[in-house]
Amino acid sequence: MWFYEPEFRRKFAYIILNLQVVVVLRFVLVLGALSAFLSEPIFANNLVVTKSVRPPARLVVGRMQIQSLRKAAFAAPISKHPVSRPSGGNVTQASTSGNARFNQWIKRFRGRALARGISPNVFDRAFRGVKYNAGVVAKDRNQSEYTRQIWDYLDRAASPVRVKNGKAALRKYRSLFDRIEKRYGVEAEVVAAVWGLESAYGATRGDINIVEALATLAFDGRRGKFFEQELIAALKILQSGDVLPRNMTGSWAGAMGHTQFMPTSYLAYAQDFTGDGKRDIWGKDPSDALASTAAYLSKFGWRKGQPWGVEVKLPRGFNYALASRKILKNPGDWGALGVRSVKGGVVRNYGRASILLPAGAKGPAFMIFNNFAVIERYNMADAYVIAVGHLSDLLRGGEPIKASWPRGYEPLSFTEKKEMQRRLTRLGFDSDGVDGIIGPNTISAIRAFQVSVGVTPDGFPSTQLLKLLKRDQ
Ligand SMILES: [Ca+2]
Repeated sequence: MWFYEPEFRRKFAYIILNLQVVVVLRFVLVLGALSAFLSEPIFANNLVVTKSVRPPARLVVGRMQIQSLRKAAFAAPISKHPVSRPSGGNVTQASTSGNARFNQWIKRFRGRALARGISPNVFDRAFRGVKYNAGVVAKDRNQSEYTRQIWDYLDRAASPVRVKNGKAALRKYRSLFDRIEKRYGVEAEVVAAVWGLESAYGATRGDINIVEALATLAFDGRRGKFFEQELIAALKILQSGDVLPRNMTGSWAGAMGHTQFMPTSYLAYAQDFTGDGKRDIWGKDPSDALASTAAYLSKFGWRKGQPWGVEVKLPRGFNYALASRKILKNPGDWGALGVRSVKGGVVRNYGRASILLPAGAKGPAFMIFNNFAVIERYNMADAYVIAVGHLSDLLRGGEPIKASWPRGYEPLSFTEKKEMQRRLTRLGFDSDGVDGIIGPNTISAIRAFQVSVGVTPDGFPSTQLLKLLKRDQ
């Protein structure tokens, strides 16, 4: 019998063994992803490098990242969890030789810091025990290529658990939130939503030594100037006496405390709401951090009572070219074009608004107001802003998003996004570079291409679109 042939049996055993290995590997991956999902704050490890930060805190990261952040229109601002990344073997190697060079760098940086007014004593205490942190560099290098679809991001950002914990936090700190709302004019639920996204309501504020993280990133050189500026700001914070070096901890990219302020944002906007003379955004008590976030949003023009956005229904035959951040109209004028709230009426006049289709024509549509742009000062990613806004709505007892997301869309891989950009550009629809990041130029190029082939010009980079591009070349 053929089955008893030794050759066949060897092969058969080999195949079975391989199948078992695949099953075990999958199980390990699923377990890893699950534990990451359960334990990780939504932003702790990223930073949005890709999508966010301002001079202001995470914010700050935001500014520096604004360029790339703006590009990441559809993808959510989360990097994949480390378990699914390749391990950084070469990074570890580099760190050995890197340490000597790192110490040299600190010596030179000390001169620059002292010239900026940092006292030798503060500097030396801040750098006591600081080492090159290879893990920080690995995270910085690995994040930009990983993005996730906005619906996956929102599932996690506004999960039932986050809503439940947010309502509990609002109850626990009711009087604090009320006082903050009164002083800064930012609704409690909005401040709570930022808190929920940035640190899971204080549960995951980050335990990395900020001086070590920023010094490593400044030394590493990719965006070195930006991180050196943040490092100087961190030293200024220490010099002011607001916090002891050992307590100045945060996430790997330098964002600190309950609402993840970057050091420069801290210097510009942090508040001492408790009145004890220290602006403490790191400790257990969230008062100063929450007030700082409200102050930050207020500073950038938050309008109390105005929604971030309202989910709407677009009429049949809607001109999708109007769904652009550059086009602002009063809700009444949108109403005249057939745009309705999901409940049916014309949207109330909260001010001028744009129509946003964060996942293209097949997903939900939102009428967004100025407060949307204010939240963007925290993090430029559409997904982040919608997450904060939607979570705040849910904390207030609002409704889930009605329209369904185009979950069936096969997301384009990083390589496919680049291929799409290459093909668009070759056809004369310039995406302004082939970098695999979907920004305004790529979206415009997609739209122009869609118009040219007679499909709905929603600017969405789907596999269907790539198929169309391939068909035409
Ligand atoms: Ca205080």
